[in-house]
This record gives sequence, structure tokens and C-alpha cells, in this order.
Amino acid sequence: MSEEPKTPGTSRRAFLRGSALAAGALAAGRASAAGPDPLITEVQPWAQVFGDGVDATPYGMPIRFEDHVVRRNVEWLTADVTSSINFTPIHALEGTITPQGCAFERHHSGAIEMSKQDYRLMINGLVDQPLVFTYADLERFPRTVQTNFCECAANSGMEWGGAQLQGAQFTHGMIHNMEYTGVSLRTLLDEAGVQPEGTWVYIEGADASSNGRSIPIQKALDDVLVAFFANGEALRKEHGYPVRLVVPGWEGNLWVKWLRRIEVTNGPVEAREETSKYTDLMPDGRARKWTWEMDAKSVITSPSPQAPWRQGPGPMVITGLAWTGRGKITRVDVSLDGGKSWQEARLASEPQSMALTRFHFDHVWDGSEMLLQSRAIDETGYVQPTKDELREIRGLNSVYHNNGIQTWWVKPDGEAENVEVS
Ligand SMILES: Nc1nc2c(c(=O)[nH]1)N[C@H]1C(S)=C(S)[C@@H](COP(=O)(O)O)O[C@H]1N2
Ligand SMILES: [Mo]
Repeated sequence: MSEEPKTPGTSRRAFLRGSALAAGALAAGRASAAGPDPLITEVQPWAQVFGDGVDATPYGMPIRFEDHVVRRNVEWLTADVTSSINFTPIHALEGTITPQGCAFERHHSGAIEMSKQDYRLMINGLVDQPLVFTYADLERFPRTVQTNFCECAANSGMEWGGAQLQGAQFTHGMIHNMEYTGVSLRTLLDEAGVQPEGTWVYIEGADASSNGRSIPIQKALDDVLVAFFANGEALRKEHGYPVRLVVPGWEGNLWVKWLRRIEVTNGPVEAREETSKYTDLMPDGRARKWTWEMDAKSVITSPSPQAPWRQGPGPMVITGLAWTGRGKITRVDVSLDGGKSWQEARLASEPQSMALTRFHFDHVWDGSEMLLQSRAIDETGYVQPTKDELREIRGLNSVYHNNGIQTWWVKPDGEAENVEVS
């Protein structure tokens, strides 16, 4: 493997120039053999007419050439689409913010439509003063802005038994990352006055499933947000319009949408909770429970099965996402040889707590096959494990919390396949 300069300094520029001449000779030769490039020499159709006026798209959608960048679902996964999940096209996105329009959805009884006028939020239970807020009431409270990832605990759950789904969208796309604006839950709980016996909160949504979940009061008073904006605009219907809960770093199922009621309790509300569902069955028959924090995890988004590398040998951009429910990502390593050797990737920006971190690895590909992997390390020192290391401890009965290292087998033609190495 060729030695890669770590910073985009002079050496990198000189290198790119050199390789463009060498590897690019092919492309340049092709262009000259075919004659002058009409895209450069001819006046193109779009330069001979007027484009759309400023009144054409009051609210814009992506240009049609990008219409493949959409949420997708897997038909056999669930019996019905109203109690199902779809996946974020992470293989086709860059940066860290997930546009709302293609951010994965998970509903237990479908996405409901509720107006701000019809919205009510009740806080009751072990409080000094039970309260009901309208949407307009919520707008009066001081606001907080924070960016967080939301990952369904079932993300990568279909990969426990072995490599199955062909694409980062399907193996790792039960995740989105948005900039939320809202009121901290602590502010609202302080308004109601939590009594000393109040050790938990039970949180309910307004949809038929209600998605009732219990959260310890420590977390509720820490960094939980009652959010009404995402990525600068109102929440989309499918993400809980007009108000949802943001529970940084914790399982997606706690992020209650269409937030309706918060009851302060003196213990978890077991009876109303799907307690058996979000547990991890261990090989000995015991189950892990209350595994709320999402473990450090990463995935290379490109190249990947849905994002093959078509440019051939030469400079290649390898990129992906890393995250942890325990704070910040501190380092991401990339392997080209299935985990035999590792090199440090560049983090695109200063990692934020419990938010997606983008990494890039600038590689010069010689055109031979690669076993691409990424490995995340977080600020607690935790290192993302291999799938075999995970299985050794957790067995094969689990669905949730699969944060094992993903392998993409990149072939000489640039196609990539989901595989496992041992
Ligand atoms: N009210 C309500 N909240 C809900 C759910 C639901 O079905 N109803 N699904 C939960 C689950 S399991 C997940 S993973 C997240 C998904 O959030 P999203 O649909 O915005 O991606 O919402 C959670 N909140
Ligand atoms: Mo979920």
C-alpha cells in the first residue's frame, strides 16, 4: 500500500497532480481519441433557454437526478407497513446531518397527523402541580439547540447470523442525525415540581400504539429535549409533528413521537411497557435488560454495495460515519485488509457528543480487491468489537445492539459486497 500524507498539504497536491497525469492519461487519451468534448465546445440546451422562475418551487425537492436517494424498506421484515421500519440512504449522503425527508421512520401503528392546535402535553404523577401545555405554551420556554443521532436498537439486527443485506442503507440505516430545537425536559419538570419519590418518568405518545416507555429521572433531568424543530424546520409528520422527545445516546424506542403525556412515577411502568421486546437474549437463557445506551459503532458508507467505486484505480475517497451513545468519538481507524492492519482516518469536524461523526480516508487504490472495515473508538476508551467478539459474549439470540465491525469486499471492478471475515 502506498504511503498517504495525513494532511492536505503540498505533498498531497503534488501527488494528485502526478497521479492525474499518470492514471488520468487514460481518460485524457479517451477524450482526444473521440474528438473534442461537445460539453465544452458546444452551447448546451440549458444555456439557450430560461430556467425556472423563483415561483416554481415554493418548497423545493431534490433535483430528479437524485431521485434514487430515498428511504427504502425490506418487505419481508414485517407483516405490515404501518408497524414497520424503513432505512436512511446513508450510502448516498455526506456530512453528518440527515435531511428529514429521507431519515428512517419507525412506527408501531403508523404516522399520525396532528395539528399544533390539537396538541396537548400533560405532566402528571408525582409532581407538586400537574400541568397541561398547549403548543403555544411550549413556545414561551427558553430553547435549547442540540444535534443528536437516533438509532433504533434493531439497527444491524438482521446481521447477527451472518452477512445478509446488500447495502449500508439496509445494514446500518436505522439511524438519523438532526439538529433539534426545543425545550429541555428538565425545564418542564421543574415547572411541575418533581416530588422526592419521583425516580422515573413514564412517557407516552398520542398514536394508537402510544409507545409508552419508562426512563430513569436522572436521564430525564439531564439532556432530554422536548423538541419541535429538526434541521431548522418543523418536525415532519413521520418524525412526530408537532413534538417529539430526544433522548441523546439512548435507544430510538425511547424517543417518543407525538409526545402526549409524561407521568412521574416511583419505578418503571412494567405493565404498560413492552418489557420483553427490547431485551437481548443471551446464550444461557438470561436476558440483558435496560441496555439503553447505544454502543460505539461505525460503518463505511462509500464505497459500499449500493455505492460501488466506478472511477477505477487512483485516488479514492473512502468515507463513513461513526457514533457512540457514551459521549464523543475520539478516533476512527480504517482497514483495507479485513482487520489485519489499521490506519487512522480523518475526522471531518470536531466530534460532538452523541451525534454522528463523519470520517474520510484518502486512499490511492491500486485496483486490487480490498476488505474494507472501519472501527470506532469513543472517549470512554471503548473500541468497536468485531462481530465474532460480540457473538462470543452475546451468542446468536439477540436482535438488538449489534455494533460489530462491518466488512465490505471491494472487487477490482469497484463493486462491493457485504461479507464477513474471521
Ligand atoms: N409515539 C411513538 N413514538 C415512537 C415510535 C412509535 O411507534 N410511536 N417508535 C419508536 C422507535 S422504535 C424508534 S426507533 C424511533 C424512530 O424515530 P423516527 O421514526 O423519527 O426515525 O421512534 C420511537 N418513537
Ligand atoms: Mo426502534
